[in-house]
Amino acid sequence: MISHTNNAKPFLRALGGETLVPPPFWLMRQAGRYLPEYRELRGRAGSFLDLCYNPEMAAEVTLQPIRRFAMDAAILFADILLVPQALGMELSFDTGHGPRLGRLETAADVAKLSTADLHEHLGPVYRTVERVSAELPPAVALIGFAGAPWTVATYMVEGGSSREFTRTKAWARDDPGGFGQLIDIVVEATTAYLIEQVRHGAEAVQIFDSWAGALDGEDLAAWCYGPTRAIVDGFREACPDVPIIGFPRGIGERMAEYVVETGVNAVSIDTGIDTGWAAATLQPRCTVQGNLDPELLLAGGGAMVDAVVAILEALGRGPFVFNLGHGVLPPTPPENVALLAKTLRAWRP
Ligand code: 1CP
Repeated sequence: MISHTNNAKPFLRALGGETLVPPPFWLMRQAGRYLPEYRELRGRAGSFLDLCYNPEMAAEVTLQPIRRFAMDAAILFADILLVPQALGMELSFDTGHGPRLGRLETAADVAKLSTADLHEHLGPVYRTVERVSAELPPAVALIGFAGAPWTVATYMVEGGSSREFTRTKAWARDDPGGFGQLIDIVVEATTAYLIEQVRHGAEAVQIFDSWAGALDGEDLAAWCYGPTRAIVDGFREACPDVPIIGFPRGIGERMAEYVVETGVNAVSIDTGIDTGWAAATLQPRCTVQGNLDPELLLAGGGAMVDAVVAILEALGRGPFVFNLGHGVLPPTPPENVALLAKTLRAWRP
């Protein structure tokens, strides 16, 4: 049983169901290209993957936004696609093209995936977690993460980013048993990966299902809720006190069903979710995280401040963590993040 829950940390208190005024905050993709210090270090690191597997540099990048803006949580600098790579797939990030993965086409390709070298391959990530955990200010929590099986599988089957997920949907529809075997191996690897992140110092974990919105009808239960539930159950057995945040992006009001079916401690809502609905429907069941539009953070000024206050008015009277509806956009001026932090800290109900 692993537990290093420090209940003095506001982020962990909010995930535990407390209402804090002002609420704690962090931002998805808070480490990244919008920060000049990230771009400088990224230039020295070589490739994006070199940066992910360099514990000293990855820890530095994780801490950069905390130094500037004093967020309540840091998120491990890594990527959801390190798991397919650790299972034996070729991975590269070509500048301007996004990720490229050697694509899975047949049951024989799935059979070649193996968890045998998982922890050895991901060892540098665990070293990053250790370093960050040793250097974080005492009130700041460390979030570990992984992609949800459906989202990770789309990259494995499409060979990279996709808009339509044609091949993945066809496989899931025409051969659910075979596709289920792929999902099962990702569930197993992801559960082990998240538990190991906690062993090395992560205090909460987030499961990113960025492409859950591509699923509908019964497929959402089969490929999003089910595999996520399996990870939640396996993870809780090892880490019963470590909170889990789910981010099933783009599923609208089925978020309510997601919360019940997966058993997550908190749900991260995207920009498409009405905050009044989330306060009435989701907050009685779990902590809510979200959901400023990244475009408004990019725009800054009065429009952003008004939107931040509106979100706080809707969700700030219950268990809440302020965040974006999706990641920080690279052209975002860092001053806008400073104004966001100032607005949040001054808010009272
Ligand atoms: O050029 C660069 O510096 C690479 C840009 C970059 C960064 C900064 C990528 C490539 N990944 C990351 C880091 C990253 N990825 C983090 C670090 C922590 C933080 O939030 O600050 C996290 C949590 C992720 C997770 C991730 N990677 C997701 C889920 C969240 C989301 O944004 O929806 C996904 C889908 C990926 C895949 C990925 N990584 C990178 C790219 C270009 C992509 C493809 C995105 C797509 O298909 O649209």
